[in-house]
Parts: sequence; C-alpha cells; structure tokens
Amino acid sequence: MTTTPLKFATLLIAAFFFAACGGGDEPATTTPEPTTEQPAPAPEPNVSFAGPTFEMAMTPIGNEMQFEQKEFTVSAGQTVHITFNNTADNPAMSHNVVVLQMGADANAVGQASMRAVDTDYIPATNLDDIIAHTPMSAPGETVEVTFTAPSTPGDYTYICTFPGHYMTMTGIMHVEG
Ligand SMILES: [Cu+2]
Repeated sequence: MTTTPLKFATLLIAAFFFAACGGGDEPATTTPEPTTEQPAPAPEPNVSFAGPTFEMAMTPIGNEMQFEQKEFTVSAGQTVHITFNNTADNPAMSHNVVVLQMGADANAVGQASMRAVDTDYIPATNLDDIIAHTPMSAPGETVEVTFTAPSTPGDYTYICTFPGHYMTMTGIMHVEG
C-alpha cells in the first residue's frame, strides 16, 4: 500500500523533469540560428566594455555661452558618440565640445585656445590634455565626435574652446567603473 503512492510520486517527478528538459529542447531545435547573431557570444574576455555606444546629444542654451547638458555619465571604456547641434542664431556663437583628461587645467587649455586661431581653437601645445573634440560649429551647424571613454573612473571636464567661452561653457563627463 505504501509503495504505490511512492511510485506515483517518483513517476510525477520523472515526468516533471522529462517535460522540463523536453520543453527546453524544443525552442533550440525549432529556432534556426541566424548568422547575424553569431559574433555576439564570441569575443568578451579582453573587452573592458562590451555594451552599446553611449549616444550624447548636446546643444547650447540659446545664445548663451553654456551647454544645456552640464553632465553625463558613461562606463569606463565605453564608446561615446557626442552630437553637438549648435542651435544658436547669433553669428558670434560658434561652439565646440572638447573633452579633457582628468586633472587637466581647463583654464590653461581655454587660454591657449584663444591663440590657436589656425587650428580651429584646438591648441597644439595642449593636445596631451585633450581626450577628444568635435570640430568648431557655426550657428545652425551640427558637429560630432566618437571616442572611447577612459578606463579610469572619475570626472572629466569638457569645455568649449571658442575664445572666451571656456569659463562658463563647461560640463563634466562622469566615468563609472
Ligand atoms: Cu562656445
């Protein structure tokens, strides 16, 4: 009398596992594997950040010497794509976005930029301070730059290096580990 419920229970458990395994197998065998998905699982060990590109859309505030976006956060090693749409309509309001190394002297870069007329206000003397920069944009223009975020977490200042703008046209790119 006691063996019947035990056997029944065993059968139930066996049936459960069989169903679970059988169910698990079905999608794999019925779903064809598209060739476009093949690269995904392959490379990962040596990649510091395998996520998507960080899309950062930026604008100035009207005709002010200020970025509308004063900070944003990315992951260490992440690909960053900055698109700066210069929505100003004052002809004097040319802008760029210059991302500086951690600890770089933003004032020094800004002041050197004033003399860098021939290089679009990117000072050749301070290239070691600069991680990435967009071209200079006239009002109505959109410029962009793609770069890899630093591997060292921390705060990275960005400025506009059009003469006189660096003092107020600034923001911080936070890099998270
Ligand atoms: Cu500017």
